[in-house]
Amino acid sequence: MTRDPCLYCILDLGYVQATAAEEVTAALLAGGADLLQLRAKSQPLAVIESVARRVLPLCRAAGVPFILNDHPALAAALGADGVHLGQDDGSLTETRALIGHGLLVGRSTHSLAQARAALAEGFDYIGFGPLYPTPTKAGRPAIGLGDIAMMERDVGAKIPAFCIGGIHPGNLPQVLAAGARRIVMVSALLQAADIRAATRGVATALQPT
Ligand code: 3NM
Repeated sequence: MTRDPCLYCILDLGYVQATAAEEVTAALLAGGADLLQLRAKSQPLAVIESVARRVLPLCRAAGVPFILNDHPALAAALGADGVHLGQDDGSLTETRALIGHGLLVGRSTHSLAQARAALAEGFDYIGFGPLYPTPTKAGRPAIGLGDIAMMERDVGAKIPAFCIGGIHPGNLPQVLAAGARRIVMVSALLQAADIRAATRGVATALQPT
């Protein structure tokens, strides 16, 4: 990662039609996304690959790392900058055995203990949440804001740690006041009337003063 990443955006095909992938990616990048992930939970691998091949050059041109959710082998084959793994997606050692050491590998964490474990295991960054209930990851219990400060002290000071889950421009001030420095925002940006302007507003709010 070339600059201190604060805003991690996700092109989630649960919200965006594959045909709109480039337009939406361009808006997220123009708005100030520092990282961009392609997330496509229920899509065939061929669709994921085709979308990835179309948006990767946009990320490259913007100097923004392109991360694929799941599918480490595909991420490596595509020349993605990283892959994002959930708690049940295998160990870092297994993933490194498959893809080598050239890609960033991130981990979703859902508690302080999992965040500390991901740091100890050697992941390059973590997600930490969901802070609030979210339809984007329905059924996962919210963890609230109470552990953010300690997570930032113990983990976020060493690797980038992105708070995630149910964050929108209206509750962003509370999330930042709780100690968050980096966030992921998905549905609030993808469903905005003007994705670029919404992203720009959040990116600006995240700049250290
Ligand atoms: N992972 P929204 S929460 C993809 O806690 C994802 O690991 C989460 O989307 C986690 O900004 C989440 O729409 C959904 O709530 C984030």
